[in-house]
Amino acid sequence: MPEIIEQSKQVPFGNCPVPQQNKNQQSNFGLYSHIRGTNVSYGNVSNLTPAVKIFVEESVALCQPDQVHICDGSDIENKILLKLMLDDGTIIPLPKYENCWLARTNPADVARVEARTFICTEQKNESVPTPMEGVKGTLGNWISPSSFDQAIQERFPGCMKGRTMYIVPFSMGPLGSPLSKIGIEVTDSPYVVASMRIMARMGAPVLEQLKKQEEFVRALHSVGKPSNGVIEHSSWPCDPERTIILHKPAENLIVSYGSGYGGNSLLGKKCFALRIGSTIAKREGWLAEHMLILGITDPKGEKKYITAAFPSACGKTNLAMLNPSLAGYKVECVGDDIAWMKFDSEGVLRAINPENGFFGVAPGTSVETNPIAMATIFKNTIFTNVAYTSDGGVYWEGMESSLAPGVQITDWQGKPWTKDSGEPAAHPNSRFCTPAGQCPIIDTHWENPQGVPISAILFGGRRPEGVPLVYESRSWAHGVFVGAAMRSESTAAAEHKGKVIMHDPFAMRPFFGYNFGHYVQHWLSMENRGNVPKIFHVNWFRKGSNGKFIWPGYGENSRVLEWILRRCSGEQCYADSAIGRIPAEGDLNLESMKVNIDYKELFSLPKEFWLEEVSEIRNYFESQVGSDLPEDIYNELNQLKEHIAKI
Ligand code: OXD
Ligand code: MN
Repeated sequence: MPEIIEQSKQVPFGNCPVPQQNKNQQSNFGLYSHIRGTNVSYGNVSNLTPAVKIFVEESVALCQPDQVHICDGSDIENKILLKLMLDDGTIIPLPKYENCWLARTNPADVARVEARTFICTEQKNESVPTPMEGVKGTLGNWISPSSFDQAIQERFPGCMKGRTMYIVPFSMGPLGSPLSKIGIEVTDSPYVVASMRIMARMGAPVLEQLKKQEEFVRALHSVGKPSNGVIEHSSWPCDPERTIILHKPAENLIVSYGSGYGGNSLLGKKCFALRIGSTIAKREGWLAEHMLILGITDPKGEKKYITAAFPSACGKTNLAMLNPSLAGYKVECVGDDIAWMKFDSEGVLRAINPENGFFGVAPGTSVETNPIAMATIFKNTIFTNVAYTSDGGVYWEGMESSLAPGVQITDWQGKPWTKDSGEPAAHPNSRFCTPAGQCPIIDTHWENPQGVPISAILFGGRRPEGVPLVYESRSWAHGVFVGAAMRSESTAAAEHKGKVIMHDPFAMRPFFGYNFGHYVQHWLSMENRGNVPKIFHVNWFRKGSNGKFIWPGYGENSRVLEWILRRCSGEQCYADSAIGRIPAEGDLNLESMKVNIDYKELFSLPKEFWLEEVSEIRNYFESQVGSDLPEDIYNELNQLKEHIAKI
């Protein structure tokens, strides 16, 4: 043990700045088949740039794997990994489909762990706002540089003994796009490698690209080993007791320990594209957001692109793949979870989807709710924690109508399941991980290196009460306020329990890479950088006095998008309301809807509800963000209160 600590002290992970490659440095890597005395079992060390090699060497010295595998992203490599996972029982085949697999996790490792996710900066206030005295902050967790180092030293030394360390080069965004960024994930999980191959552009071409650009994000991941040495689920090793997800923006560094699941381990997604991404975006003057991107073409053939921020598991994938009920409209999908948006030299806000796949929530996805997703996911897909059917397929809540008669179901934990089991067959946060390029309505420009031009930004959430179907902000600052004031019913995507209405500003609450107050200031400043799009708020989830959803949602949401498009074209199809512009009766196309819509109920603004909402928002802002929140946002809140007083 002392030796291990000595060794790891020499490579104090996180204390070194982003390594800069010396352009004049001659490389003689081609001579190596070892890294720090550890055998390289796959891949060529000579393909690593000096800076990548330093990162790998440090990781090897710290984690002490048995061997190193440098990923090239090839089919052969993928087959090797699949075989390994089959042998270990990590995945089982799904013979009903082409190249599909089911992974079952340790039941203690099923979702993101927000309480164990930290941002490391010198000063706490750089990472998180200062809450009111006596109030627990809910806008992220800060860790000091010394505790960051300590957390690593308590977990990582020797954690990969007996395992292979995989080096995963990946690009967030189309390779070589001016909007894209590169990362290197070091991991001991073949499941992570296979999933990263779907979710990002991964492998040898990324290492080639790194020869042309210096900067990359370092991402170290280990599923870990419990401190008592006992791995309970050998097919899914993890260390739930000591799981920790660390980010050090100043060094473009991510360190994740103890979990193999989703956003905790596929480090290109939440950790890089949102947390570290938002800090890079702040420095460079753009936006890294938890948003889908879709293109919509109207019957005249005019196409516009929209982004939308909804909290996790609130239907981003469904909207991104909308099957419009309105005749003549066509929706195409650019991305379902993350948007990187930057003004071009003409002042047009352009967005790319930094991801290459969909890591979608399975339950609720069905031929009725999202036929496009269902046409996407049954080949080349890794399913996690869904149920298994005796005909070699998958099942989850919502798929009832696709079940072949007589099939037996095995639940996500491998136990026989029937409708009377009293528990869901699939875990509520079970997922499909599937290549975006397979989506039948993937947009022709989804990999355009310049991105697509954005006409509107939507915010939204699950609001059973009081919040109308759609409203438009009066100005950019008002729109930024609407994003900051977002609230939504909690879902299963993280560890929260129960259906409480949570504040989730910009749908980014779990994903801010820096102080939320400074983030809002950055959003406000975007108005000075280019032509900002219009901002709207949508709520598909309002319930009527009978307790049922007033709006049918899904394909019918195209009617809302139509109104938004008309507003973007400058049509005066609105009425002013206390909270913003809403479609006046007759402005929203309700023609040939199958259900009768109570328009008044859908758009009503109950005074009591809104007074309470304003006071809840004020309480949240004051107690959580205080003086870090820009004055403009408090002004917007005061104006809202004045408008509501007049209802
Ligand atoms: C996701 C999430 O996995 O937001 O996309 O939790
Ligand atoms: Mn998400």
